[in-house]
Amino acid sequence: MFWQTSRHRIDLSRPRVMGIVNVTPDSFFDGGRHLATDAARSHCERLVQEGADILDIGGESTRPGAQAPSVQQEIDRVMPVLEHACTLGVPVSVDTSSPELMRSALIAHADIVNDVRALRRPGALQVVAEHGSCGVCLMHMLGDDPATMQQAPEYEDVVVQVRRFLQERLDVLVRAGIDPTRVALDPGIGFGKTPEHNWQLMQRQSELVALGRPLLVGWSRKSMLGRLTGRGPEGRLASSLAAALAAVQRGAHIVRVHDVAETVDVLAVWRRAGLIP
Ligand code: 7PM
Repeated sequence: MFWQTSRHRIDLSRPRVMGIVNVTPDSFFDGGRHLATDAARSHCERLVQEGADILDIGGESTRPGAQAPSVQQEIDRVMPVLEHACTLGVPVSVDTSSPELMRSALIAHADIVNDVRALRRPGALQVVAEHGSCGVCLMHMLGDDPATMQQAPEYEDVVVQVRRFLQERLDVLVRAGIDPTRVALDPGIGFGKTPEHNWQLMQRQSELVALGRPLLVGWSRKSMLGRLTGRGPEGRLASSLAAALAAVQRGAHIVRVHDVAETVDVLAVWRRAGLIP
């Protein structure tokens, strides 16, 4: 399988690693804007050296309860980093729901729009349709607001409902003229789900792979791993690596991770052992 994006046709005959570059105030932005841009640009270079196949750059913290930045703030944070990332030779995705940032990023040659709201914001679908060749990742979230999504999430059958949502959004994109070869799908681990819901999505991931599009998943350092192991975010490397391996072994094509070097290594061993392609 391939994922068609602006500048790259990504070969998914083996699993790929998407490296996370967060340009939120709680990450690089504590020491002022220029320092922050420099640090985030260096982080992009480091992730590429560590073997990242894709860089994912985002400026909106979607942590439950986090205050959303203004569109202009998000653009000011992300664009200087994204412009540099686009010179590093790997496909670059922009993690945003804002059509204005999507448009700026695509003009700056970003390859992929990664939207946790699956292009549901007014204008977002149009930006991607008008571009004509960028890739898109459509993610499932319960509702559309990270501030409230974790307030007692309920499903009749989370896997069936996530699969139906992703199929419906894919259909909407195709009706808007977007070729399905441009679209990857993501169950949205942690986005309006209890730990039990997330583990259901892992155990029955084959039902999402069956949608026939590239499947991207992000378990890296998320709280359900902490719930299982009793560890804080800094102690979740081993559980994140195990979750990434489990997801890939169950057919995921792309894993979105903070710890690129370690993920690349464990995938190399799993691959050499004949456990994954
Ligand atoms: C605070 C809370 C900061 C949560 C960041 C996060 C995904 C994503 C994110 C994902 C796709 C994180 C999340 N998660 N995009 N963006 N899939 N496609 O833990 O799972 O990185 S933000």
